[in-house]
Parts: sequence; C-alpha cells; structure tokens
Amino acid sequence: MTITVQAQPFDFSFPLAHTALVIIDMQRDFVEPGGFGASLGNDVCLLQAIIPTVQRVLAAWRAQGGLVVHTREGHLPDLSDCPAAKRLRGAPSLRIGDVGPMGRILIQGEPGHAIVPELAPIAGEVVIDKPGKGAFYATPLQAALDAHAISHLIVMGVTTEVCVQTTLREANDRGYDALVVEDGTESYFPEFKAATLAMVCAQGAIVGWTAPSAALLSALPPPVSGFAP
Ligand code: TIU
Repeated sequence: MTITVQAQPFDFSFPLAHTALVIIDMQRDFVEPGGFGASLGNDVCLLQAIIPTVQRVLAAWRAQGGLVVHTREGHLPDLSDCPAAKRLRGAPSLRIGDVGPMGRILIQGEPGHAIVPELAPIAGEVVIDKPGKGAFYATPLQAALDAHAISHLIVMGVTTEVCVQTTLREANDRGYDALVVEDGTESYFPEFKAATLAMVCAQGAIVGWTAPSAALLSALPPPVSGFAP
C-alpha cells in the first residue's frame, strides 16, 4: 500500500511495508534537567514539549504494524568509543562520563541514557545505540533497515539540527527517501529548527521532505484490525 502525505516541497509517497519510523534520541539525557543537554547550558523545556506529539505518531505507526526504530546517543562505560574531541570540547558543567543526577552523562545503561518512558521501545522494535550524531555512523542501522527491506524513513526526535539532521543527510546519501515530522522534532534553538527544516526540503527536496504530524496522521489508513493501542 502506498501512502501520500501532503508535504514540503511536494507530496511524499511511501510504501507502508517498506517504511520505518525512526525516533532519534528521545532520551532523558536530552529532555530532562541534569542530563547531557542541560550540561551544555541548554533549556530542556522546549524538547519536552514534543513528547505527546511523538507519542501520538508512534501509536498510530504501531497500529499500522510498521517498523519502528529508536536511537540512543551514548558511550560505553570505558569511553573507548568516545573521541577525546567530543568529550573535551567546550566548557560543559558536566562532561560525558561524569556523574550527574541521572547517573553518568551519556553513558549506556545509566538512567539518563534511557528513552523517556512515554516513548519506551516495545518488543519487536529496533533500538540502535550510536556513539555519534548520525544514526548510521558506527552502528548496525543500515543492516537492520536492509533486513526489513526499508526504502523510506519517517523521522522524529531531537535535536533537529544535530542528530536529526545528521541522520537525514546520512540517509539521503544512502538512497533513502525521508520525511521529517515538523512538530515531532525540536531544537534547543528555535531558529536552528526552522533553518534545518527549510534547508532539508529546499532545492526540490535536496535532503528530504517535511510535513506536520496532522498531515501524516490523516494520510494513514484505519489501523489494522485486531490492534489495540
Ligand atoms: N547538543 C545537541 O543539540 N544535540 C546532541 O548533542 N545530540 C542530539 O541531537 N541527539
């Protein structure tokens, strides 16, 4: 079944059975006080605000029986996968690996590394741990998508201009068609979000498409029977 969403810069059509919903880094470390995002000096309230929208789209996607991929940015406890350039850059209040109120900052297995409970993965969904900003770099994401014959992506998560945009560009170079859900992504900097969404779909979808969640949700068919969200 092919679904068409009214999008920018033009309609986005995707084969449901070959499309994955990719939710980028909706972790406590980015959306709650005391985590990585806050350690960099950011106000995390803006990011928290998108959780209900992401939850709504996730529920609708699950009801379609579509593939869901969650990503988490983070590092091994011994930091062997964290370049010094990433750990030492700038003057954050806490560095990657330091102990904060949600455990060690951006370290796998710590409370802050977890996806927020509202969006927690369920059985059968793919969870990709990534050491970088892009979800393809040094991860099994492409293999996982290949295993499900995925050609199209619908992307949400945080932050728009960092991990979401990096992932979109990686996906684009790998041949995926990708749509960003405009109100399903957020930045600590509203102007960066706006600029990112504009540049993604500029030049005839040079990187991809954007659309509001309402456009995606209204394009989806009724849920497959027997599914109780
Ligand atoms: N700092 C910032 O805006 N983002 C990140 O460091 N990672 C993600 O975007 N996930």
